[in-house]
Amino acid sequence: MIRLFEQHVIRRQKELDGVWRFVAEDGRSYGIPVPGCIEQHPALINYRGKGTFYKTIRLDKRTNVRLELKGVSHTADLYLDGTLLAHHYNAYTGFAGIARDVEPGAHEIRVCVDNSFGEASALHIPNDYYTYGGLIRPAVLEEVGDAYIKNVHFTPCRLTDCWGGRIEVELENLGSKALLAEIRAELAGTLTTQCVEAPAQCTVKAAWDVRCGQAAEWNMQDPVLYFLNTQLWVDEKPVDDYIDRVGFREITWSGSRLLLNGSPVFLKGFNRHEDYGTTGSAVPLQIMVQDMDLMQEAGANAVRTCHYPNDERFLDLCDERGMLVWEENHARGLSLERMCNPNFDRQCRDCIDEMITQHYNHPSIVIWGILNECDSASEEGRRKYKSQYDQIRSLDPSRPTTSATCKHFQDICLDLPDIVSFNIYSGWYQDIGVRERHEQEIDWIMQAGGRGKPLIVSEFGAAALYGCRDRGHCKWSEERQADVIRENLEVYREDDRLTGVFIWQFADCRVTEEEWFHTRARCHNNKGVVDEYRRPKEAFDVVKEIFHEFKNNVQ
Ligand code: ADA
Repeated sequence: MIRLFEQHVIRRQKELDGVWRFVAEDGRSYGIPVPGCIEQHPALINYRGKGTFYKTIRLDKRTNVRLELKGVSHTADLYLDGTLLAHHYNAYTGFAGIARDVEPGAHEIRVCVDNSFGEASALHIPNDYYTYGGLIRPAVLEEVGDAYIKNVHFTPCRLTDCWGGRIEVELENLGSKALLAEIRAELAGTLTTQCVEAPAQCTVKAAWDVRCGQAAEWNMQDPVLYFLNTQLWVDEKPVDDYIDRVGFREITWSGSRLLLNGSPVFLKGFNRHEDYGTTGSAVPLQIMVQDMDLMQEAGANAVRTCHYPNDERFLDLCDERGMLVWEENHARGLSLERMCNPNFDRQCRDCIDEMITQHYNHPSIVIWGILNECDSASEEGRRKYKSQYDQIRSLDPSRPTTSATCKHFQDICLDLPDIVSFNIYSGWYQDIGVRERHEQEIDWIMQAGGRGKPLIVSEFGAAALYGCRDRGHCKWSEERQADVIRENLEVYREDDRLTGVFIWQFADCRVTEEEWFHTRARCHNNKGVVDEYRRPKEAFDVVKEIFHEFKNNVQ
């Protein structure tokens, strides 16, 4: 499944799921499922390096072929019949390549992948999560005409007496002749049209406002979604379409509150890595649904996509369930030295650009985040934080920005984001009273740039090995994890200066042995309230007990 709904009726689209041939660096060949991770094969559990995927497709007529890969970990070169269509870095955003005038018959897709570490990769590094290898998200084959719709964005807006919004359509003319196109957009019972001239071999944009008198609000209790069905007509004939799903909701922030449709919300969230015990980062839809069911059973109303953009199908699920999302660009714990990698700025810029371009329409996304626990304590680091916040605001001023800091008492960037967020592990890394440490943190934040802003405890928690029970509640036991989470939640639930908390973390995840084995038993981050197979630990029931007592909306 490419998305949780059909994106095209006119455009021919096919998912290239199944078993692709994978040839490893040493020439050995394997059948690897797509979507899937190379590491799920018993002979490739620790695979780190280059390799090539092959797939044969057959066309029944001459056409322009558009190949879209939703996620390849972590660097990819996409070829069709030996011609390079696209190069892409980063496992967590999609990319596409187009081949023009491809003849009917058999054709070979080749995807050269590389999940190795080194200076070429500033963001995928040995880390407290695992960089897998492979086509970890759907691969899609499409047939497009010379004119096709490249992207559609919708920005909802509350008008005086109803909902409305702004539709922005980007279309590309691959042909050698200019054309006059008509764009028809149907949304919530309202049909609008725009004519646009598209010069040869150009991409053009059209934008207009729309009133949707019958549209109902999207919110956590009633996440009403509408199809935005955009068609492209040329010479009175429909030649392409692009269907997306949107919600009419407004995110604002005022003082210490984050507001959804004008009402203050309190985010009761989990940090969730995309990682499942048998499939790695190619989390199947069944497990995405199970994760959502478990998080909602625990009383969560929010999820943070730590520490990278997530699979569109999971975001679709959040839209459907009214689960609020803090989505963030790809970065975790990068030192200033790593932030000065010559590829860092460009790789971050591309990731932010693709994340917002590709995920803009999801009503569930309410916060854009950057640079988790990177260097926000130096002037050079500050310049990079500011540049990325500026980039986000230029792409999407409708959502607030934040970044989770751990540079306690040293951070010099808290004046930059709209929301101040901090990661704190009282009771685990620091055997200090939670309340005492929390007051220290808030006092510091208030005078370091956070005063008058919404505040989020973006990470807190403790590790427990699934099944490890200890009557003495020793560290690493399920009992101790439950105790620490309870103590933290009891403090945060009473603090009305907070607008949200995110537990670290929902499920255990694999980490790299390199640099992390010494504090990560099993080479896993064991702070999940469920393990990597989604088996709940004792802490799950503590979260469930307390989250359900939290008020969803705060005054
Ligand atoms: C940090 C980091 C997380 C994880 C966590 C931990 O806050 O943001 O990715 O590494 O610590 O488990 O220690």
